[in-house]
Amino acid sequence: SEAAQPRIALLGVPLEIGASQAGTLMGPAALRTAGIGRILDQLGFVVEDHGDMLTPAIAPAEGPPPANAKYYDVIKTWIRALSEHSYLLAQSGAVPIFMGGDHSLSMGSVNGVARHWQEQGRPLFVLWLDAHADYNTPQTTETGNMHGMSAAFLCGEDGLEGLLGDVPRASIGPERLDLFGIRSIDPLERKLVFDRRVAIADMRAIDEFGVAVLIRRVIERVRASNGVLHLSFDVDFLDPAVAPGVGTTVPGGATYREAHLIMELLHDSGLVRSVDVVELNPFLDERGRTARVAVELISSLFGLQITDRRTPSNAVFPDN
Ligand code: 6HN
Ligand code: MN
Ligand code: MN
Ligand code: MN
Repeated sequence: SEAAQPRIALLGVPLEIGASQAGTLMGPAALRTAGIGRILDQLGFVVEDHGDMLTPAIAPAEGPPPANAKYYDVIKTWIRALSEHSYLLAQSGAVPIFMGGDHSLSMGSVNGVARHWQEQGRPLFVLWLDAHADYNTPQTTETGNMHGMSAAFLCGEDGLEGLLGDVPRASIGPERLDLFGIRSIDPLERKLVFDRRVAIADMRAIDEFGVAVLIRRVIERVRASNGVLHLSFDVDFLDPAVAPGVGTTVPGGATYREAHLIMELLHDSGLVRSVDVVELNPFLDERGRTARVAVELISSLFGLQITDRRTPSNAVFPDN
């Protein structure tokens, strides 16, 4: 990577009303308890913990909220504040890790970092590790839960136009999104993802080709346009046997080893400049297992190696 050891900025986003089940607001605390700051510090990073975002004073309603977008006025207030914070963190040169919180927070975190990279003239790509596509709009959703709409919003889909208010919107465009690990998608959502030709590695593709081939394809695409990568890591990407502490478990998810290899390959690429860790629900966890796994994967993403020996995978990117 270009900067030897960048600073890492942790920001807790205790948001849960975008999800169907309460409890993700405890996510940041569980990630800290599992040692996210300590382990990054041990890897040699300067870690600044910005604490948890405070519950913003709810902005007044601006006319009737869109139908089928639950708690729209509350979430919009969080997203605006988070987008500004995210923009400033990216501008500061740190690598921000947004600790959720439910997945609706990515509407703000990614919008903020996308604005920063747009100013730098580098396209931002987003790798969405998730059991779900999160590509619903208020028109396609079956639940109204806004954590299922964040990827669609970021790609500029219709239906949530007023969400950011005066905060500038930086859409990433469906051609810069990679959905990865998908195994649950709603009928209208599926059609939309297909119509937009969003790149999607579903579990069948992972079974057939393996994560290494598919992740290298993602990395090469980012590299080819001198882009940078945001990782949006929904812990339900993992199989529920590995990660029981989520509200929307779907069987047949990624194994520990698949997830671990993804993180190592991403580290070797040097392209990841911001991260969301979302949907961890400590209220549903078993003895901190899911929080611990999430932190172990984050440490691999930031360079924890099993050995220093060159492996075929890091030989693919010899400059790193
Ligand atoms: N997540 N597709 C379902 C919905 O309600 O729209 C599930 C969304 C899950 C969202 O896991 O971040
Ligand atoms: Mn701050
Ligand atoms: Mn998600
Ligand atoms: Mn999910």
